[in-house]
Amino acid sequence: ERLRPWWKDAIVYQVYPASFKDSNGDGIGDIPGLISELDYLETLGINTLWLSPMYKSPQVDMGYDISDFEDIHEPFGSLADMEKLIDGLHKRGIRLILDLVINHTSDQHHWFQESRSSKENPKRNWYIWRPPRYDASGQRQPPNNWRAAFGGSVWEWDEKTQEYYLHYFAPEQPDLNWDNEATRKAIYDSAIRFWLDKGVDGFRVDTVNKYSKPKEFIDAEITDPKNPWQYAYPLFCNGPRMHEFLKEMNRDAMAPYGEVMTVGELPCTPDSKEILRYVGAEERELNMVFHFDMIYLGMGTVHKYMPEPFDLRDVKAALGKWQRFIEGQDTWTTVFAENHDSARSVSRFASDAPEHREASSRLLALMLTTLTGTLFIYQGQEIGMANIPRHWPVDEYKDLETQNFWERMRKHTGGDPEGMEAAMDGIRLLARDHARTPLQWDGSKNAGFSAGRPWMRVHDDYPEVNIERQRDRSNSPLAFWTRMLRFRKQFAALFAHGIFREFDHENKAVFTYTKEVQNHSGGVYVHTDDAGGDDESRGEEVKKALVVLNFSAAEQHLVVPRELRDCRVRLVRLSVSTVAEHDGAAAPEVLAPYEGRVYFVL
Ligand code: TEU
Ligand code: CA
Repeated sequence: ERLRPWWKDAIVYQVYPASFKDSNGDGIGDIPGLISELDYLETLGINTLWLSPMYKSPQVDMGYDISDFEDIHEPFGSLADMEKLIDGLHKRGIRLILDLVINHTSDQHHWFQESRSSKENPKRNWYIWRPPRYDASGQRQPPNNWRAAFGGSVWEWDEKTQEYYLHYFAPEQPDLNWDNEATRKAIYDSAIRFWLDKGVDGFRVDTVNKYSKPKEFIDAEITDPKNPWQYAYPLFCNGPRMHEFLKEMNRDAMAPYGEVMTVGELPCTPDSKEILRYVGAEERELNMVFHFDMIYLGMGTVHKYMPEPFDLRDVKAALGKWQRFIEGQDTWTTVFAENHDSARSVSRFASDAPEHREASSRLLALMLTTLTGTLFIYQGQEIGMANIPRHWPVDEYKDLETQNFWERMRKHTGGDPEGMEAAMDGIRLLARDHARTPLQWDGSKNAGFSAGRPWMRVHDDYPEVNIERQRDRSNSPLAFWTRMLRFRKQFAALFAHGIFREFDHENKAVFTYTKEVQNHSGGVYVHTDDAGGDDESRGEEVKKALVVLNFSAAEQHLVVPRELRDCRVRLVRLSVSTVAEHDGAAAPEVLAPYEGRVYFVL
């Protein structure tokens, strides 16, 4: 069959540079620290690294505010360190994708400094400037009523040139004007080609559907005037020239370099047909996108941090939608449960209670490693790191999105204790900060992350939850993830590329699905001993597997789908190396709390 592009079998580990490993004791993670741990990543079994922004930046939004695409944030290291990292990864057969943040720059980028210097500056239209409106009482008003992701208006007043500039995110992140061809060309040269020339293998493309702005910035209908957060900016995704721009970016800046991987961060687009316009192979825009249906579960519709209830059926529906999205299409999909913008998955989708945290982490690992698509793991997920403890005060949360929300709640509630406790509960469940506490290496001071005072407090549970304590414990989250990544690669036709079918959808505790090899490809060969067997026989050909996951703290009956009742199912006990066989219809087994299992269907 057609040679499969490498990125369909990528297992991507996301590193958040500030929190991965500090090599020089300044409390900030850095690239030399990352380089010192490449063996750890290789042993885990990942084959691609996604490095969150390490570029020169004032760090207003942790590096998603870039002031020089072609240089490195000094505390993270130097361009020479980056070249050492690229070389160190490639020597290990690991590819590198960088974060491509090109919807906006930092206000400290020299492009913006020039643009704001005068209305006549040649770079004036590299950003989006508009004159004020005036209301009936002659008061100056922003060009429209949209609100920014981190609060306030999307328009920031510039006294010097008496105009507003647009920023979908923080005022320190002015949006670039993609309608201007010279700007696009400069972006392609500086943010893309500069790094592809250094041997980088692809990009995670930040806010990939926001670059094309509307012709007119008309007011959005704010249906709930009392709601100071009713976002309007997210309404503006997928603008009129989006596909034109991405086709041009791919054709001019990436295609000349061969198989460059692109994964787009594509929020606010629930419609699969709209997504296909971005990732259909013949579109030549992006290889794949992150779908946020699962990550958005529990986030408020009023404000992201005002949590709303959901249950396992919502999780199953969200995952199932993007498993089946690729059927009959020449396209691809992604599998992930964590990133630097999301709270920890054991806390959000299973249980971080001490008695359940490790089982929950293994359960999520078994789910993610048996789903089809390119798999992404976020630093710390492999050891089951959990959300920040409830008792931490709000000032331990460093993210501007959290702090801005807290301040707006204080204004909105007048500081009312109940209102503020509700805000704190939302932050405790959903804040982006949960993903940003330092990675826990061992039980020594600061969890071995830094010899100095870490930029962000280390989670209190680091003496119990750390890489050192899990390396050699066969049933630890880390050992299980390592085994599951090997298992996924060994049986890729089933787990990384197979056809997904869900059963028993209404069950609020158990997630049951099968995976089947695509009809054009043969089955996988299974030895009686799932660990890959040592007998020289090819083993038995298997075309289908059954996965059952108990997402509850109670025992649940294992219900083998009727379709499989007359099959022989062979339980693959991934925690130990023996394999027990029994008839599918044999005595119903009981799944322990947060226990997951995978069966080969013979
Ligand atoms: O995220 C954009 C994004 O959709 C989320 O950050 C969301 O908009 C935000 O949390 C408000 O709800 C990307 C990066 O992943 C994020 O870290 C940056 O803060 C953001 O873009 C701006 O670059
Ligand atoms: Ca450092």
